[in-house]
Amino acid sequence: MTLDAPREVGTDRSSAQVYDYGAHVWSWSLDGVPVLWTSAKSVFETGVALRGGVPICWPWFGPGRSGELAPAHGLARIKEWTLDGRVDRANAEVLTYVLGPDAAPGALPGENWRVTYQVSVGDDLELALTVENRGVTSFSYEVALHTYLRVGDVRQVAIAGLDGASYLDKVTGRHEVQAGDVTIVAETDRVYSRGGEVVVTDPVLGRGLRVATEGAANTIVWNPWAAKAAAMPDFGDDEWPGMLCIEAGNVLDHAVTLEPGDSQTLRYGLAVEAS
Ligand code: TA6
Repeated sequence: MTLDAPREVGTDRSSAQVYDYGAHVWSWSLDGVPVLWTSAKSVFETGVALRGGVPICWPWFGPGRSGELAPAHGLARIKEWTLDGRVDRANAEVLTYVLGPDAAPGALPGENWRVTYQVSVGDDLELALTVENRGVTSFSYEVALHTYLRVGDVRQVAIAGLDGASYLDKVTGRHEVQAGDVTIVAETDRVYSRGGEVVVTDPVLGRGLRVATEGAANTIVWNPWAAKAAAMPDFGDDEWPGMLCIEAGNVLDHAVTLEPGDSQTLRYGLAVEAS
């Protein structure tokens, strides 16, 4: 089934398209210039995740900690969320989405939970994902905001803010420690054990992208490079130099455990700066 059209959200300067499907921020532009990357090959059918924008990975990341969970990155990104609020604020328009066990019964079987997602579209893009345990037993989950950033040429960007952080290199399977800025010179798929602030300097587009996260123990950096890009049907063979995923999450050893009545919020702020 083809998806319903996205909602157009924003202000004079800032405009975004958001699908109720996956509560997926598909595009965001500031002063008419796109900030998020989207694939020209993305599929817009229920049951398939969109390629680009900000997919929500929940309640597991990738194949999960067991390595056996499917679909990849959980259910949230392929489920229809309910729009629970739309508010015009001084410098931003804010959407609030909710997802519950009715909409995603397979997410956390037997548990009672609610996920609330706030999308604020203004001079910055601000996202906040809150998971509540509304049941009587504790449960744990992984979560990530899998943001695709548009860059001029990924081979020329520098990513600051991860110096000294340990990471799992999912390409080699090895654990490493980052020395200096991250640069992209081959397929890159790394789970850093650090949240907080990361700045992407992009000389080709002449801008910096500042990512500020809260409630995230991990920063994930991904670019598929040529071979992996060619192997993905919903990703153009030549599109990989123009994108970089800087994701915020709590994954693997940093999965979240929530006691009854508890909640956890993951925040992701994205700002554009002149470089
Ligand atoms: O976040 C990086 C990653 O986990 C990579 O391993 C790669 O698989 C990417 O996500 C895309 O996953 P997807 O399921 O959307 O194809």
